[in-house]
Amino acid sequence: MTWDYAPAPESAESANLKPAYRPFVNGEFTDGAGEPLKTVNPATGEVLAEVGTAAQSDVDSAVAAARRAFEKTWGPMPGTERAKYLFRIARLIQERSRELAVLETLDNGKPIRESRDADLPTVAAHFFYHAGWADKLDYAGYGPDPKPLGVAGQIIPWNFPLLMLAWKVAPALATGNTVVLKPAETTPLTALVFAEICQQAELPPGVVNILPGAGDVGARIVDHAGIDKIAFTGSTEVGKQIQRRLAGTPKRLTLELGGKAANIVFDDAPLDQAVEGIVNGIFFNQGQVCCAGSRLLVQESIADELLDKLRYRVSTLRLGDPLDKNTDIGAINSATQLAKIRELADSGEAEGAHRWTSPCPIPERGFFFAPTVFSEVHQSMRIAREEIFGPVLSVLTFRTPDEAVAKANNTPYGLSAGIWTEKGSRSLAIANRLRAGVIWANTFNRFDPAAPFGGYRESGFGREGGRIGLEAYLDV
Ligand code: TXE
Repeated sequence: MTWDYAPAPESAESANLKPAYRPFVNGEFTDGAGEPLKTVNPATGEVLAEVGTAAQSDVDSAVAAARRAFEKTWGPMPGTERAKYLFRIARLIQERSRELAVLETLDNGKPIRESRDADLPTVAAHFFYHAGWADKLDYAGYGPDPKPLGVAGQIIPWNFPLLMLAWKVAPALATGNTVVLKPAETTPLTALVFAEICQQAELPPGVVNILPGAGDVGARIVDHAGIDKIAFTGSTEVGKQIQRRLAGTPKRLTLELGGKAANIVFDDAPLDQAVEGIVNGIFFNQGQVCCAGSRLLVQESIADELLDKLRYRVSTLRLGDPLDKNTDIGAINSATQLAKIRELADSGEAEGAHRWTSPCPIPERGFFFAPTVFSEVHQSMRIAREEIFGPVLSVLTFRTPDEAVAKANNTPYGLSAGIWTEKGSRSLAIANRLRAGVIWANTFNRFDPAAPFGGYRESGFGREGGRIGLEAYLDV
């Protein structure tokens, strides 16, 4: 499937940076009573923009506006009408995708090739897909006339700022809910341009409210009595905190948390294709992906050959200016995340794994980390157990399919996995034994709005996308 979008952005100028970005409440941009925050371009370390943030009073206003819209305009609106708004939003995202892609790259650090060719088309696709559901909920399999929950509080991370917004806002709106969304503190800009798009689409005031701020603003949304449902994507630690805060309340909750995915390569796999899949699996978005294939499990008999091919391929990746269309590896989103990656990578070396680093030059400014491959990794090492959320691959070996399954499942997480083999029957048999919500066969990191996404165990619960994803926003 291909989606239309604007041509390649050429420069930062086309991002149309505004001097100030502000909270969006009841259809208007407001000053926000919180302390302003500065968002930084991770490729340079320089301040990009100042952003107004929400205080308790703004959270109260946003929830009240969302409640009014739910009761008076959006909730009672026929699905056929809601669909028109969602289609309009999808088309406006396409029209403004050049600006949005550049802004996403400036604020997040991801290569423009990815924000242009992966993030933005998938964002638009989510709105198109969910627009199609808005008037067909009777056929979604949840019984006749399913009802929206009310006001959804949505808290999203910084790794796919606009895409995570789309995953949350599109199904909520399609099902007749209204939203109060908090973008991550390091990447609030595209969410605020999305607010402008809601204005352009003449979405009724209060249907979408965007509140920039840090974790305290998220906590206020979680705790607010006027919220009916919380959807959170972020760290397992904060996800657990939210779960505890919601205990004893009637609020519904879905959590999409961390991961430590196994990418399993059998000796009959198409090796060159597998190398591309491994590279895409761990180096896409600098590895800052919850479903990243961060543990490579390779069958012992082909381990040396595969590692040689892999190191060669990784050494050809170009690291640098994220706005350069030829860049493969951009910047790490923040100094904090870079420090976490460094610490975990150093622990791998200290615990005795073999560290190989791509010989690419590192820019003097900004937050960069060279693609790194650890071999001779044991399951007990931190780099085999903890989510690094960076361009660091841990390679383990196995001899038999049973051992592959046991090692793959030896993690508290369960978000995704990959299987590489020529045998379709083996793919299916192994997939059935892996405790992971998403499993790719002979590919990795493929996303489609029609495919539900979500985890097992410490990776969270609930599904986003597809028919099943609608359930998170419906009472039946
Ligand atoms: O996450 P946080 P951080 C993992 C990844 C990363 C680590 C830390 O391993 O290195 O988490 O990242 C908001 N109540 N993932 O610190 O803090 C916060 O403002 C309510 C995996 O950035 O969980 C932001 O909007 N909200 C992950 C969002 O939660 C709170 C993506 C996520 O930030 C809050 C991101 C609170 N008490 C990180 N505290 C994935 N699943 O893809 C913070 N927030």
